Amino acid sequence: MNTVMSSTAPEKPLLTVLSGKKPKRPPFWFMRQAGRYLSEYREMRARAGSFLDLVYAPEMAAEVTLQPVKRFGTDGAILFSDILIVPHALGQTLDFKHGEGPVLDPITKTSDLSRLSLDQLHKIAGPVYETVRQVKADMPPHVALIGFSGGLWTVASYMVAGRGGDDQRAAKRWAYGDPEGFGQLLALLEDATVAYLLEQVKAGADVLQIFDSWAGNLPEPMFTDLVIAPTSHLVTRVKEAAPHIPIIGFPRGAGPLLGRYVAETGVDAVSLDTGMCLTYADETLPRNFPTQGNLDPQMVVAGGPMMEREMARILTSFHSRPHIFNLGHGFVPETPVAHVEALVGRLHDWQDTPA
Ligand code: 1CP
Repeated sequence: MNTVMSSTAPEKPLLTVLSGKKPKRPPFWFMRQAGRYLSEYREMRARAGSFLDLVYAPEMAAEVTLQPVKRFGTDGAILFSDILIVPHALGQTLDFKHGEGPVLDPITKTSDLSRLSLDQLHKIAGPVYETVRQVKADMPPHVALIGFSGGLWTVASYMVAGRGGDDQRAAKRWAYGDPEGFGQLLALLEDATVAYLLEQVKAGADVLQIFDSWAGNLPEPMFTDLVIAPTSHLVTRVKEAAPHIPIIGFPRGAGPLLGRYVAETGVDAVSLDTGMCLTYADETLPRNFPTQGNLDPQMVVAGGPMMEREMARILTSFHSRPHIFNLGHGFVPETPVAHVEALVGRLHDWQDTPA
């Protein structure tokens, strides 16, 4: 019975690409595809009260996850949650202040680690796993469900700074001044993130993405210690328990360290940020290694012929390798929905020329 069902199961184009093959049309989804640029999201968010209330309400979070899938026909549904759920589930206070982003009670030294514990992890994050189950049950079968976590360095940088923004100063000072103590924070986060990702897989995630949004701006030896090594541990441990689940890495800002990230972390695909040179990536990465990206989200705010030219340039640049079309970073709230519709119309019609 199971065999019959799986042999007739419709193909998920996203998984086809991640297995190193090319479907007829490149599949697409968008980072931050659920969010404030959508009126149906804003309505649900207002109903929930706060962002965290929405994340921890599985029925509403599942609906928000599926909003962009229904509206645009994306090939991927990204779980509606946040990278900061892991610190929250470890016991760190977390609040999303209106217009200010996340606020956490900072962890800045080894003695602060006693405030964190793995004991309540699955209890606190339980509703997120329930969201995965509900999305999986309601989702069109050709769509892939993408679970995620933050990269350990990126999540740690929020935990240490206690807030959002592009400032990794506090985390760098701890990591450079006391590598052993900072290593303890990374080790705890690694245990939590492995457990958190594996629960998402058990609940039905088809793919995992690791968002290392602040991987750029580190000296090479520190990129090795704080991005490559922790990601490699994370990927190895997740793959030990779930070898069939592809993992996409997003080392934003990695620049010329992209090749090392791919060779040394064990990810199955890499998401390229807006600034990545496509010729460089294509020359650097192994043949048939799947890529994802990398339209500038501001192109979709602007819309028009430039956006369409950029879309075509990206798809043409990667037409000889398995590629998932995406943004180079997430949608911003001011993105006009009509521009997303125009982009999606082109993506649905795109025909790859034979290689
Ligand atoms: O006001 C609101 O409604 C909250 C806005 C919002 C949303 C929609 C936040 C707060 N998080 C999210 C959802 C989210 N975050 C998703 C799932 C939905 C989707 O992608 O469609 C994902 C994958 C994330 C991941 C995330 N959160 C990252 C990594 C990707 C990236 O954008 O770099 C990061 C860095 C965060 C932290 C975060 N959460 C929220 C904000 C405003 C921020 C950024 C804070 C900052 O550094 O300034």
